[in-house]
Order: sequence, then C-alpha cells, then structure tokens
Amino acid sequence: MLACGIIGLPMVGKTTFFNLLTQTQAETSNFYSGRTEANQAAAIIPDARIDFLSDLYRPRRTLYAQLEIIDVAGLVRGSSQGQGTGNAFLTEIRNTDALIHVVRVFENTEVAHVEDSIDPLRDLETINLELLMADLEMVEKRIQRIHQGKKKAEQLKELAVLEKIQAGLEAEQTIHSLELTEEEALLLRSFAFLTEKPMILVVNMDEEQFRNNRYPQKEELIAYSQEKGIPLLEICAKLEMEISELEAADQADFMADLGIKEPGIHSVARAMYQSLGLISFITVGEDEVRAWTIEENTPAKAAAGKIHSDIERGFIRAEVVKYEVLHELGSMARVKEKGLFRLEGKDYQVKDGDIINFRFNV
Ligand SMILES: Nc1nc2c(ncn2[C@@H]2O[C@H](COP(=O)(O)OP(=O)(O)OP(=O)(O)O)[C@@H](O)[C@H]2O)c(=O)[nH]1
Ligand SMILES: [Mg+2]
Repeated sequence: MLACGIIGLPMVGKTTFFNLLTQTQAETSNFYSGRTEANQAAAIIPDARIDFLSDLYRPRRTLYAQLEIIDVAGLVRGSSQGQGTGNAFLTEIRNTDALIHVVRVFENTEVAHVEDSIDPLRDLETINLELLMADLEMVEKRIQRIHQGKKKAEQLKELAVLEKIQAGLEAEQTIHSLELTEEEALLLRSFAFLTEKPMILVVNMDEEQFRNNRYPQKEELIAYSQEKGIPLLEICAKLEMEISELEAADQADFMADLGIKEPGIHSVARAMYQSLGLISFITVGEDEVRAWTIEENTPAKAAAGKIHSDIERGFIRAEVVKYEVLHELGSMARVKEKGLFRLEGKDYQVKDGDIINFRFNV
C-alpha cells in the first residue's frame, strides 16, 4: 500500500488530522510533548461511487481504496541537523510516497505555537527548508563518496544527476520541481529524497475563520500553492472532529447548516490519492464491491494482476462499463440490454471509475 506522511511544526493539528483520516484515536496534546514514535494506520479513500454500488449490490463486503498514513512528531527549525526530536522523523517519512503538510492558522491560546505567533508562510518555509537541508546533506555525502572511490561509468552518470539536484537544492528548489528525465529519476530512486515526493498543503483553520472564509495570509498561501503547483485545502479540524462524532443522519444536518456537502477530510483523502497519480477501477458482485488502486495509464492486463496473478496470466478480455453509465441506468441488466458495456483487450488503458469484469482462462 502506498503511504503518506503528515508533516508540519509541532502542535499544528497533525495527529488530529491523522485521527480523522484513519478513524483512530491517537493521543493529541495541548503542549509540545517531544514524543517521537510515529502513528501509523490505513485511511479509507471516501468514494461516492462505491457507496452507490454497495447500495445497489448489497454485497457481503464493501472495500474502498486505502492509503497508509504516517503521523510523525512535529519538525522544528534545525530538525535536519538534529534539533528538537531531530532526525528520527526523517527516517519515518523517507519511506512514504507523498507528504501532507499541515500549517496552522487557527487561534487558540491554550495551544502554544512554537514560534509564538500565527504566520503560516514562515512555518511553511521553515519546514520546507528542513526538508531541503536533509536532502542536500544526503546529496553531498554521496558526491563525496563517489569522488573518493574509483569512478565507473555508471557512477559518473549518477554524479551528474546529483550535481544537478545539488545546485537546485542550494537555490531552494525542491527535487520535485526540477524536471528530471525518467533515467535521472531512476538513478535517484534509492535515496527516497524528501523534496522529491508530491505534497499537498492543508491549512488548519479555527471555526471563526472557517465561517468567515478568512484567515491570516490567505491570499499569499493561495498564490504560493498556485506558483508551486501544490494543491491547497482549507480545513477546520475542530469542526471535522465534531462531524465525525455524529450519527450519519445528524452529520447531514450539521453539514447542511455549515453549507458543506461532505466532510473536508474526504477531500483531503482524495487529494492525497490524486497527488500520487492514482486512480481506481471497480469490481462489483454479490460477494463484494471493491475499489482497486492502480496508477494512471495502467493497461487492462496489468490491472487484472492487482486482483490475482492468475487473472493476469489467463487474461482474455475485460468487460468494461463506465460508472456513470451504470449510475444513470440503475442496473447492470439495463446496461447490457442497451449494449453499453465494452470488450477491451489487454492493452486498453484503464480509466478512473471503470467497472470491470475480467474474463480469463487458466
Ligand atoms: N482550536 C483548535 N484547536 C485545534 C485544532 N486542531 C488541533 N487543535 C488542538 O491543538 C492541539 C495539538 O493538536 P495535535 O493534533 O496533537 O497537533 P500535532 O501537530 O500532532 O502536535 P505534535 O505531535 O506535538 O507535533 C490539540 O489540543 C488539538 O485539540 C483546530 O482546528 N482548532
Ligand atoms: Mg502529533
């Protein structure tokens, strides 16, 4: 399962978001604990299509797409050099595939801010700088190593990429923002650089900011997100907690009062999924309705392999119905009646929301 790490300064609401995403109850606190162990659990990616299909088929099991979420201790200025809880968190998030960066704009005198003031742009820069420095340190060490050894042809290639990203990092450019070729990216893969990972920004507002749709540095943050191409989501963790504690029927009323259609945490989950370039295809039946995670542009045969290697090996055809078609017609019988399902071969590139029945022979 692909994993996302939640990062940010201490006491910005990271663990609160972790709990919301994973429906767990990891401990949160009003003060900086210096606790270093990470929380880890799976998050369900909410999907209205699966809700609908589950109502339609009433299967024994309904399975949504999932991502692993890792919540680490807050980073502080100098973390990459061992300050605060130090480098430990870096190891935890190095193995993730994407980062959720939580910044605090909520006012709450009971929850201290490590820098004593609300200044999300400064906080954002602080964390980003730590990530850059951690990567730069790895790059420098590796370059030095290569220079000390006998340089083989392969290492000269690696050296060239390393020097390229070194220059980038020194100019405060993330590796993600550098346009690397596929070959270059491959040479860097084993390093699992932090600034190479896709990132989304989550602005944690208080209730008043949420209701007024206003918070400090809002325009600057939005400009920042657009300039860097980093998705930005505005959420009030406090309200999200209240929503999550209500019964389903009350949730709808409460959200209607707030003027929202779904909990904000749902859009965070989907944004993570998208930032990873992931899509879902769906299988349906009395036994189970299930979303399967694949990368964009996956061919049908490889998608079949997600379910079982036998189905990939014995692949004959994929029967594909677009979710929207089934949703509109209301039953698979009517879809078939109208001849609206397609037969696709092994090279067909599976689309998000394809409902697939694989024909295979082993
Ligand atoms: N008023 C308000 N308080 C919040 C909000 N989100 C989180 N808090 C509070 O802030 C405190 C810290 O929240 P956590 O989720 O533990 O923060 P954290 O980022 O995980 O903190 P560390 O793990 O120490 O780095 C808790 O007391 C939360 O209840 C919010 O949206 N509004
Ligand atoms: Mg925490």
